[in-house]
Amino acid sequence: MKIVAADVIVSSPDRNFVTLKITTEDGITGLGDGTLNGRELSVASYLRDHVVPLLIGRDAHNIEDAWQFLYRSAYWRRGPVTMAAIAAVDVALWDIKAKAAGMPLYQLLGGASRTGIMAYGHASGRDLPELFDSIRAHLEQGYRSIRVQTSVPGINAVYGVAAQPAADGKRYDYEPAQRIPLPAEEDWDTRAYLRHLPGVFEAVRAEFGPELPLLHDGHHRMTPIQAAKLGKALEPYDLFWLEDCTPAENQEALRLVRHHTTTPLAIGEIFNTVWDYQTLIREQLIDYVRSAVTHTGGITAMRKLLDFAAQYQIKSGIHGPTDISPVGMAAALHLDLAIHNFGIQEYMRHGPLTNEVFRQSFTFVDGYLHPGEQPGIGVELDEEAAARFPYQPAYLPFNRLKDGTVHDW
Ligand code: KDG
Ligand code: MG
Repeated sequence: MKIVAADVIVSSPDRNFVTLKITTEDGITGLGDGTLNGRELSVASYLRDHVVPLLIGRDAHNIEDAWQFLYRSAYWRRGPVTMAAIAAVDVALWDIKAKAAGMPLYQLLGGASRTGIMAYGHASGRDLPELFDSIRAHLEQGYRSIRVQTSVPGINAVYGVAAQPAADGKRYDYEPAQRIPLPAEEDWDTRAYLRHLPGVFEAVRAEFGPELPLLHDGHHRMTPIQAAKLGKALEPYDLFWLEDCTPAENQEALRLVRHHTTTPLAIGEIFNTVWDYQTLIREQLIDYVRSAVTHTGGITAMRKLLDFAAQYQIKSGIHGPTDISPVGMAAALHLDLAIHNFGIQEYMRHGPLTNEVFRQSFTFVDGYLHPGEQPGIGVELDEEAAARFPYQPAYLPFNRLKDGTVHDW
């Protein structure tokens, strides 16, 4: 089944997306997501200039070989741009193989291990009443697990708080990448955050009771000892997980955090290979793997990573913000359904324009996602609609401390 074409489509319906469409000689097409928030054109160029010429004439069926060839033949390994490009090819080839087999992708991955995929949504508020309203709204939409993010007195803009004003004048909402010429500067104060957060979780537990799974994202902003202190302070509120408590590239940091707290830890949304997890998994320093299929080399690499994690009773918590396109999201859902060590899936919902460009067949009912039964991954790209939304430059914000020092965002 020879590949005869591979097209890179960059579109910006509600935000920028990089989509790879591979076509075979018998007319089957497959889609892959290569979106890297704020650096989309680098992945598009990597694909167009360096990968597409290598794909033409290859057998679309040989997915493992294509993965190894793209990873090893570049000589320069790993990195978010490379791994997003490889992921786009990998998912498009799995889409093709499953379409050729006439099956939804999860069947080729071993079939369903569960009937639905528990998803968590993002509640947030500038104060407690706004946060409670947001949690209630999510419960009404069907969510049964909720991430809680809050403003902090003394800090103007905090990641994840939907209703705070953004620098481009729009709602900060789910999409922190803003369509402005330079990255927005936000502020940060870890001591103020550490003082404020436990009280917020105490209030949420008092209002919503002990059952509701609650999550929180620290977005890489703490030192190991600060993270340990926070994990300990949050223990009475029984979090499902504390995410990205320290900058992720220092795996050893999690040893210190782990020794001080029983709050479950999740990490990995900015990782891109299994090597970023070696210490974390072998020493059981984390509980959930947060990688995205889109940023970690696709289904082929994620399956191996999650199988490695399974040996240590570590579960999946696949990254699913709006900067993962519906194609990347669908790929994650097929994996979620098939693997044994599924934990939870992040699901933020895309905007209406995105849903016009990407026709999806996955469903969300009573807090559970399902990838659907269409052959392939179950997403089709409306190229005419995509062409109506050309690329728009957008940057993620960054943080400075009060004295002007750049800080992790
Ligand atoms: O592009 C950056 C986002 O993907 C990230 O900020 C979202 O932390 C995030 C999350 O947990 O979804
Ligand atoms: Mg996160």
